[in-house]
Amino acid sequence: IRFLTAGESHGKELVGILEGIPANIDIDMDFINNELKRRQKGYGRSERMDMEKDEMDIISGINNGKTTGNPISFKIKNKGYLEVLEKIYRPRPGHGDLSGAIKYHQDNVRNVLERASARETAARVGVGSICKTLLKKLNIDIYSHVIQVGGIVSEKSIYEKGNIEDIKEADKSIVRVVDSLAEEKIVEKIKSAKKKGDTLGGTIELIAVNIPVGLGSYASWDSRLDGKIAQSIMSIPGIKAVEIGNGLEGGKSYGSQVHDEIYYEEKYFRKTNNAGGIEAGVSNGEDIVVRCTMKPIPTLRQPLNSVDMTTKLVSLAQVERSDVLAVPSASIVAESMLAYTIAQEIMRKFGGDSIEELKRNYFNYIDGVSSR
Ligand code: EPS
Repeated sequence: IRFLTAGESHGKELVGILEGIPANIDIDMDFINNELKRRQKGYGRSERMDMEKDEMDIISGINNGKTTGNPISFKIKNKGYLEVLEKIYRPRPGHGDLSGAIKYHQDNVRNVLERASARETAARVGVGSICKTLLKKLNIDIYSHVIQVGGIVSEKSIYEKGNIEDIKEADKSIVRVVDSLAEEKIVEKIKSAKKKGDTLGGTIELIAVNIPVGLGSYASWDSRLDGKIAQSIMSIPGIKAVEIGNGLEGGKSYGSQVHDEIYYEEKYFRKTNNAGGIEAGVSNGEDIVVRCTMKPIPTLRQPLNSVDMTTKLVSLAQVERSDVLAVPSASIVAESMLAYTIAQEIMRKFGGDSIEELKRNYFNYIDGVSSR
């Protein structure tokens, strides 16, 4: 499967095309629109989020509530559409403004920010919601929560094998943090950042459950599942680091403390999951665990130093309406990108033009694997 999005932050609409989804999958528009809504929530977002009420308008590929096997295309309207776009000459440090303007030979940064803007991720969540629907047919689910904002760490419910029940509650928090003490401190920190005209970033943890053994391959560098996941998560605007399992801590420990010992009782299993469900670029049947860190939003109300592109003189960066924190939103985008990447690997390995065929292929393999 593959997807493409188009659309600008203040253009008429966003569009998405998702190809390769098998026929006969029931599509629940309420689920899809709720996914779009989940991305728009989160304390610390800009007024733009009160204005936009994202809804998916299906153009093709779905008939009578079921996928047809044809490419699925859809639109999401921009209520923030602007007929006239003011030129912007003072690039923001941390944004794609300056590099984009130089690269595309622009005299100002407007056309760059229109596409570099994370508004585009609404379409990715549209794609992800369809991929999640496919994965659900195979009992695969994806969860996420925010585990750190501005240096305040959620002490509770960081992933450990088997503890994911708490994580399912993340949507109840306005910052998608399960630890209520950390949540309180984070909300305070957002308020203080806002007062100072500053912004914040943070860390997201993602967990995919009921993953079969054998997605991805060590056979070639570009078939490794961890590499594909890293690329898809890193492609989310603002993400500067991606970690699989306890990768960061693991590098500071002895091998004996890191590697997940292998046991057998009717089937193979592990008691720990430091590997985050992937060894040698292949899923090992454990939950896939990914963490990613987003930098603070680059648009500051107290702007940083920059250079005016017309005069080349020192100048403060452009101030635009913006978010103080978008990590809770990015967590939904990250779920979507992980859902897409796993769905892509599932289709690559098991194939099928209809969901009936996919399920036959898939569960036949699962039966074979569980009797090993
Ligand atoms: C964004 C700036 C803000 C955000 C936007 C991303 O938009 P505006 O400049 O219109 O206020 O609200 O995010 C979205 C619109 C969205 O749907 O997530 C940016 O510069 O990246």
